[in-house]
Amino acid sequence: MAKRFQNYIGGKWLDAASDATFTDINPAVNDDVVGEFPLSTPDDVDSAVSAARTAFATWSRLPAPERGEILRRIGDVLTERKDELAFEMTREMGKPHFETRGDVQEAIDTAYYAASETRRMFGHTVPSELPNKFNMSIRRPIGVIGVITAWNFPVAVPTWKMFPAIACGNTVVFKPSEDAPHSGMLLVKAFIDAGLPKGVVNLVQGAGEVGAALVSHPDVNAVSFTGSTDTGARIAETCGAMHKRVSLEMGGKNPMIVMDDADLDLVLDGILWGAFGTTGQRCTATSRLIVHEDVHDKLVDMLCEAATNLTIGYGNDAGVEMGPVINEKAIDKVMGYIEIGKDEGATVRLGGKRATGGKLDNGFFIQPTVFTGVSRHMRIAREEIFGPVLSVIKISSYDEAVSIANDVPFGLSSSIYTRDVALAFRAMHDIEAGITYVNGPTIGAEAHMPFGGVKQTGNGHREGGWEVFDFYTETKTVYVDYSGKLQKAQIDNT
Ligand code: UN1
Repeated sequence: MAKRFQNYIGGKWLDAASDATFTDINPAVNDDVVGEFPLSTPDDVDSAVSAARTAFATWSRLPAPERGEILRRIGDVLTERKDELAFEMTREMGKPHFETRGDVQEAIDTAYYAASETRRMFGHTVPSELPNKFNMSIRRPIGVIGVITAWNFPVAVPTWKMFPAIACGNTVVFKPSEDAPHSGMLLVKAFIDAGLPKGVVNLVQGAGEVGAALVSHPDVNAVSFTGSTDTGARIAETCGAMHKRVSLEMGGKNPMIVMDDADLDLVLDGILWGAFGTTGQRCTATSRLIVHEDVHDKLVDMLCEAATNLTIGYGNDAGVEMGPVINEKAIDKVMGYIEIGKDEGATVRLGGKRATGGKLDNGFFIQPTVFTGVSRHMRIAREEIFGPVLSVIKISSYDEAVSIANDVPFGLSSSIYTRDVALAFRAMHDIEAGITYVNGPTIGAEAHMPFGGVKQTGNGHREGGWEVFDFYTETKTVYVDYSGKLQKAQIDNT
């Protein structure tokens, strides 16, 4: 019998009201069942939102640095549990153990950073137009936040949202991806063990129905979402109609530009990590390699030789460098794109097939795949594949490279490899993306820096860093008139 897990609502572990469950399996070892999780319905969402609303009354009034103390303790608990948590995350979502350790570390950094921010949360004090009057802005929490996340960073990304949200005095209803419910549950367990009061974070497991109920719930004040562009668009529609604040983090088609003066050994390490790290399943994954014609052939040879040697397998086995894709649907999608690329006339220089043989037959594995001869109009150059597939595009100038880099609907991360400092600085301004790396791949964002994208990747908000604290607070403008008489602002000044 598979282990059965529960929701966490108002300080209690509960089954879904309907008692229904769904099964979570190991994508690398398909007969390893991680557990049964509640297939929740809008009724469960309702209970969770009501618990979050009740908790908001006290949590929002706690001095922010006291909230920060609890966040610091959560960071400590995650530090103690880093290895065991990473093991369970790898088991559930497939990326190698060293990567899931990094995922937990990102959450730890986010906890300590959010804790430190509870001692700042700056407002402004500003001169008044009038004598004996004091102007300032302060921050207020918003209320109940709906948090909906993907499975690929099952611990880090939920904490990007929840830690600043609760630091600011909000309470949360958290719906993890149905492909990473166990990691979500273990994360919430760490919160409880660190002393987070009941109702501040509530966990509701389930599928799209739960997310939809959360987004449209009248008592949820804001929504933060990481996931697909289609789902994000639907969430934005609902939130728009309800005048709800919403932060969306969606697709990417992240380019790496390699100029003819680049250090190719450095580039090679960057591509392997950027394109095949997390099996290419990051919204920041390097999915387009835009290479100068003078180094194209040499770099492609180097890349194919190195990528063939990547060790594929179950990420909790020693030495594994690349894990599976997340599920059967992902296999269909990625293999579908490989067919599309072939039909469009691109050349499969490496891979292009499922990785099979021995233990691999028991999981969702795909070979690292490199397409050459890709042109900017092909679908494999424009659409997010979310798998270990890299499209290589040859260019003959910096201007052409930037024009191709920008010729997609997305704009999350980007990178340029060059030793020419002038080109590097031009790229920082020219590339249409929320993030640009110079001489590094497109992945590896740090917790205390703003994270987010332009165009169809996002809707103008940033996670991480100081900017996310703007998303989770309302600004209140305060005027204190100590003149002892009525002052009428503009009227007095005419
Ligand atoms: C994501 O894929 O949703 O910079 C986030 C990176 C990671 C975060 C990725 N720190 O690739």
